[in-house]
Amino acid sequence: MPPVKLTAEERTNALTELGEWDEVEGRNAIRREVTFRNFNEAFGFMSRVALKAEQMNHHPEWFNVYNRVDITLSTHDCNGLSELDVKMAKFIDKAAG
Ligand code: H2B
Repeated sequence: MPPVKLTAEERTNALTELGEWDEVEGRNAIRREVTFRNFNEAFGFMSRVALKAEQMNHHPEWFNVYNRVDITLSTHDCNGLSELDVKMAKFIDKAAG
C-alpha cells in the first residue's frame, strides 16, 4: 500500500509530538539538525539510520559536514508527510541520543 499523506490535524499533532523538528518552509517536509562530538559519532549515527531506512524503505534527505547532520524528512510517494516520516523522526531522535 502506498503511504498516505497526513491530514492537517494529524500533521499538527505530529509536529507537537516531535519537538526537535521544524516544518520546512515552502514544502511538505520536516527538518532537524543533529550535532555530535566528532565525525566518527556522526557517521555511526548515519549508519544506524541508513540501516533503518533500508528496512523501512523510507530514506532521509541529509547533509553531513564533519560532526553535523542536517536531516529533512518527506514522503515523495505521497508528496507530503506520512506516518513513515513520523516513525523515522522518532527513530532518529532515539539514535541521536
Ligand atoms: N523515501 C522517502 N523519503 N519517500 C519515499 O516516497 C520513498 C522513499 N519511496 N524511499 C521509496 C523509497 C520508493 O521510491 C521505492 C521505489 O520504494
